[in-house]
Amino acid sequence: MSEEKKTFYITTPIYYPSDNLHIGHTYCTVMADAMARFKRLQGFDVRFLTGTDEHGQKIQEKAKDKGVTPQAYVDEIVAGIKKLWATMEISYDDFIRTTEPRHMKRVQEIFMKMYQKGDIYKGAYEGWYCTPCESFWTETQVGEGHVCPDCGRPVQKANEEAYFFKLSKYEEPLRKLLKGGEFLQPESRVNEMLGFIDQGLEDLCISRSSFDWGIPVPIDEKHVMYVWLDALSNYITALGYPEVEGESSELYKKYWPADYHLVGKEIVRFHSIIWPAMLMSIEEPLPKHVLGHGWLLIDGGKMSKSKGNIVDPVVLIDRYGVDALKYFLLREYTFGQDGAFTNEVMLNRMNYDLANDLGNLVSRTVSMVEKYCAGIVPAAGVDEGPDAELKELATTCYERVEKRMDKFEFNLALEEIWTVIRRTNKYIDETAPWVLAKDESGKARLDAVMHNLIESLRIVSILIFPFMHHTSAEIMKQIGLAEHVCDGAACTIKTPTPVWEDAKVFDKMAGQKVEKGEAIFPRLDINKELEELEAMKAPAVKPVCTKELIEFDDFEKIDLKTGTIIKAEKHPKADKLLVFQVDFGGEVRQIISGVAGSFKPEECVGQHVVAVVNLKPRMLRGLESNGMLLYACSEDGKFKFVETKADNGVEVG
Ligand code: ME8
Repeated sequence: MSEEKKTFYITTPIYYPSDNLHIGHTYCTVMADAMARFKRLQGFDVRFLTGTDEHGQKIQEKAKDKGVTPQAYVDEIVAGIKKLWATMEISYDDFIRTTEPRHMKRVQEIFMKMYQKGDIYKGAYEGWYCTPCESFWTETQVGEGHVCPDCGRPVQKANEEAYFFKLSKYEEPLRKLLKGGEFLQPESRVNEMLGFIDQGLEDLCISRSSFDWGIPVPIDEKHVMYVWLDALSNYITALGYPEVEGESSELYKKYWPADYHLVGKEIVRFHSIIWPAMLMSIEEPLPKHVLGHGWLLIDGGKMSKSKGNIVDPVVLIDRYGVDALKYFLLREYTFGQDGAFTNEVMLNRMNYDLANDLGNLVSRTVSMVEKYCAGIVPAAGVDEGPDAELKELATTCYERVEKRMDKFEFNLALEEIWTVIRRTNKYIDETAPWVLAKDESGKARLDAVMHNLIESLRIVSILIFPFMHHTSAEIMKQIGLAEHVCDGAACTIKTPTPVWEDAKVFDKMAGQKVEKGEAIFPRLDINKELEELEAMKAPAVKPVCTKELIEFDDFEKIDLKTGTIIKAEKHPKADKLLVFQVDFGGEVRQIISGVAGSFKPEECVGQHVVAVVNLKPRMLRGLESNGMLLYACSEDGKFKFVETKADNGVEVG
């Protein structure tokens, strides 16, 4: 009987299909894909899950804005996401959509299990809700500005009857789980989560009744489930948990608990507190690891449509190819840390590592075997000079890659492989085959050198397979490992699936016929590329409304009047403040504004302005300000007066 393979279950977050995915989502999925491919290569029975998180208020609102049903809205975006993953050849085994019946019915079962356990009760929710993050927050957490502590956007007041999950009951086991040291990585996140628990876990609101795009709560049709309860369950519903009549839960038995949930740092909290607590409630095993990765930042911040700085992976793939993009993402960033994305950094990586180091090595080596050995790889020779060192480095690289990959250090795993590539390039310079080729006495040595170069490349082609499988296949083809399968006039080229064990030996290639091909990574003209990428940038889309909606009555409460500044001077005790005397057509008022950075006092005199005149007077550094002038504030922090042509004291509205 054959020995059962060890299983390995890895997941990505299921992404919101509220917009097309960008390079940040691609980064996470590419890491999961590389790990899945690596584990398969090592002989594991791998299950790799990704998908989309399709319910919730945000999606419902987006669909409404577009004038389509939420289902039609998500269907279109999910089709685009699946196309992107197909282009990138993401090797997922399953793609779960939370709007699929297989998921929805199981989430309802999970809810019932938690309810029957006595962990769900009905109450009233009063607090704040961030729709883009689909997160609940308390008054203290949102602060005076009423913004989401996670994303900084305005939150909305939520005041509804709701169901609650007794999260507080699991405080102690959660603390123990996190302190165990293995569950959550990186380490820095553990302390953050423990700090969160130490503030006291409140029971979690798990239903909403103010919108209806969600999975109905099975015991109360007025409610839909909180989108995170729905979303987190995907990791087990996709495996067929809980068992429902007529459908198998074999996958669950085989693959659960997950080995790794790979998630961005902003959702570590949901995965390392709420998710394990849900599993504790339904008495199922906990995932082995949650890994929080960092963000790709643009201009020091997260990508956002409003800033117009979204990086579209499709544009990059079209220009540079899937493998170059994957390589860059995996090589450039350190797992767990944030990293700046710039086109320049990306293009330099592609040129130095791919075109110069790897591309050159392949083309030089294959050309030399063609030229000096009639295209046939010679047999091994006697070790001389740097041979032993090269062999040792190449045949032991797999161990170092394994160690790095065990820790999700993709960048260092690739660096290990590039050490072999660079060493091999150096080997060419040291052995100078063109000199050996000058006379017959150098032939034996020349053959040995060519053999070693090809062996080294063969090992590289195996080692890079999890990260860049096209390039791996292309190298195999050029060094003579491809099989040409012809059926009549049509021929296809087949390259073997690499075998990890083969990266440990150095004598596989004698007698193979090399086959020179195109340069695997042509050199890029960086300045030209930078210009063209810049020209393609999507213009910033700025939403006009960035605050909570208000009622007309709220607006009516504001008393706006026109006036003229008749006197302006610096505040004696505050550098940033200017003190104005404003004539409102009879009444002159003192109004203080924090605009000293934008105007000199003398420029302001005579200025026609608009002011809020029913704001309660406030003392500002010892002087009273009675009202507020209106300004437009541009992104560079400079103010401009909102001017008027009307007489003083006229109502504005
Ligand atoms: O949070 N840099 O979905 P989401 C790196 N549906 N990674 C980034 C990134 C960036 N700038 N931007 C996004 C959700 N990501 C929920 C998840 S799971 C049960 C539910 C990646 O569409 C990163 O992995 O907002 C992050 O956690 C994920 O996309 C968030 O995707």
